[in-house]
Amino acid sequence: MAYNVSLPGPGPWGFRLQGGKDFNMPLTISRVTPGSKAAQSSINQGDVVVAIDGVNTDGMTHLEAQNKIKSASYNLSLTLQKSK
Ligand code: LEU
Repeated sequence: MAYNVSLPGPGPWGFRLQGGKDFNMPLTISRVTPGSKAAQSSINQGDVVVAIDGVNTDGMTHLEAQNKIKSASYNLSLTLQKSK
């Protein structure tokens, strides 16, 4: 199931990524920091990051995705796919 979250900025948002085009792996949430903004949202470890601020992550390397997330200051809008 795909869903959208909007985290109120500024960061840190409180999650880590793994994967990306350069790893031939979908971009996924590898860790959610307890008590963080991400933890207070519906984001869970294992969820796939489909889009960042409306931009599809299909062609993004790990670093490109990370930089796009870091460049968000007001809020961070993510489209995710639940792993379970
Ligand atoms: N660890 C960062 C944060 O929680 C996110 C990372 C994907 C750049 O703000």
